[in-house]
Amino acid sequence: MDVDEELFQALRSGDRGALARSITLIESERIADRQRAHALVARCLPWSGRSLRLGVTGIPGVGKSTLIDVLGMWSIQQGHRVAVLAIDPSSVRTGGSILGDKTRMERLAVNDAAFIRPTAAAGNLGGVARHTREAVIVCEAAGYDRIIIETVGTGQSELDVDRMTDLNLLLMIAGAGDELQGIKRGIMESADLIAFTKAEGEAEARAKQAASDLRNALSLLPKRPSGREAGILLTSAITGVGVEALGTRIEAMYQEDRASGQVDERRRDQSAHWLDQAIIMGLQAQLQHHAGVNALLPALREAVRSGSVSPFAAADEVLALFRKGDGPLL
Ligand SMILES: Nc1nc2c(ncn2[C@@H]2O[C@H](COP(=O)(O)OP(=O)(O)O)[C@@H](O)[C@H]2O)c(=O)[nH]1
Ligand SMILES: [Mg+2]
Repeated sequence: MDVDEELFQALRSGDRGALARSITLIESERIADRQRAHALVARCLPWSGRSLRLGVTGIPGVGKSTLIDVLGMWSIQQGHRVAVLAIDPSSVRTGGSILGDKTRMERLAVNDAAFIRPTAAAGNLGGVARHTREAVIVCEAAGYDRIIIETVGTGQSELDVDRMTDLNLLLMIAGAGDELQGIKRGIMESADLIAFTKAEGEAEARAKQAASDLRNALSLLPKRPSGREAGILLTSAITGVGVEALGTRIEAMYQEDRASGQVDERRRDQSAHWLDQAIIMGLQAQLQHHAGVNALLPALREAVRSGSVSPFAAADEVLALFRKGDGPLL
């Protein structure tokens, strides 16, 4: 048995150290590791796909990790095993927030039926998206049937998340003034459910008002592919208000989408999308490592800056050289 077959068997038997090592392998950018990772993911594929994949987005501090802790515990009580993949694009800059994610999930962090994996998104969101998608597959093969992907909802990252999840939950704080801006920026279009968080004490009335305003505004938005309008709820991770309703709603939507074929359809589209993405990312990497292109580019860039060559003509020259193939990777 070679090393990765052992890793796979350990992973399948529920060894969380093996799962963590598998994700580390997936996150490695070394070419040799990429090949091992591909083989491992391929080995996992037959055991994947049977989970509910949920995206949780929202601005930093809105309460994603804290709510995931409570929601995850609810799922575990329903007999599920929960894996949380937390992507934090700001973590490289701010340092501590990755740790923050894990400490905010203090009950899940010590529960045998849960696995938490924070990922620092070091600038390269495309790469992170690919890693996360593969991490979902190995988590499923390891027996986790409720996968939660936590990410800050700013532009690209939640679009990427929308392309690897079955359902998305957007968290908002009432009165933060972002309700209507969110509509303008289109960030609500990928939400199946919107929850106003921290709806306890004095904030509860504000959250109720915000929910009702949003309900009116949402009827103007295009519907999700499922044909449903986004559901709006109030939650508090501290009092637990709304958590069971949220969990029940998510489960019901998922069962409905499974029965109608929507989950499978969506996943087929997502796979096709990631094929296109992988080709583009692969091409980009090959281009970046192409010796001839690297030798030519500095002078060409100067020529373009000085205006003696047009950027488009220069690009054609680079691509022609790339196609000729005198680079180490071709
Ligand atoms: N009052 C109140 N505070 C909360 C609630 N959920 C989270 N918080 C607090 O909000 C802050 C940010 O929470 P966190 O889960 O880390 O947010 P994230 O950045 O979206 O993951 C922390 O100080 C939490 O204790 C809630 O339901 N009620
Ligand atoms: Mg968090």
